[in-house]
Amino acid sequence: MKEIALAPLPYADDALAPTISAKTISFHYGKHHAGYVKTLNGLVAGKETYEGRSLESIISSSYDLKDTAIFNNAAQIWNHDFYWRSLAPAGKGGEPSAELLAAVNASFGSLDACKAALADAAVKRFGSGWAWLLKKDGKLVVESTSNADTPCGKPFVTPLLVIDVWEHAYYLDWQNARAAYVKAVVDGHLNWSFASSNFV
Ligand code: MN3
Repeated sequence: MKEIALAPLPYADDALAPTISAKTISFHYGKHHAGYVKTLNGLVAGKETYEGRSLESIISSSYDLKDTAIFNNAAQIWNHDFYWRSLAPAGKGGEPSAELLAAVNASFGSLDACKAALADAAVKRFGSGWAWLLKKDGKLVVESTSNADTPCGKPFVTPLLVIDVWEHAYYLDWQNARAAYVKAVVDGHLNWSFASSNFV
């Protein structure tokens, strides 16, 4: 039976250093993200509703059926896949496309204001979670989600970028200084080419 696979990291494990060190990647990708994949494959084994389905289908079904453990692990896999692709090595993140930049300006006034809103949501998320730049009903918005919650599968919502603000994302490099981690990511590592490709 086809299992859910751990997607390859889109860059070398030291490509985001020093903002995100190879050591953080080794735990965050190699232990946490890989752990969600292993746990999910164990949880869905032999379950007709889930086994062999796409990750998006597993997220949607487990949400509807309130299969919390399956939902949490599946959503965390999806969120982490999206997080790694939302980041880029310094200087490699590109620029928003003209279409995306026009939407950013319409919704936030400027790209800097958009980045500030994303950083603010990331810093203010209480406890573990995620800060998202989303296209929602045609407008761009910033929202944060708690724990494993995900915009994946939500109607009329298209995720563009995400920042992981679980402590495992930054504690080895920044200890409790979440705001400094967020600033370093927002200023230097957002993948605007990826965001532009999602903005359709
Ligand atoms: Mn994480």
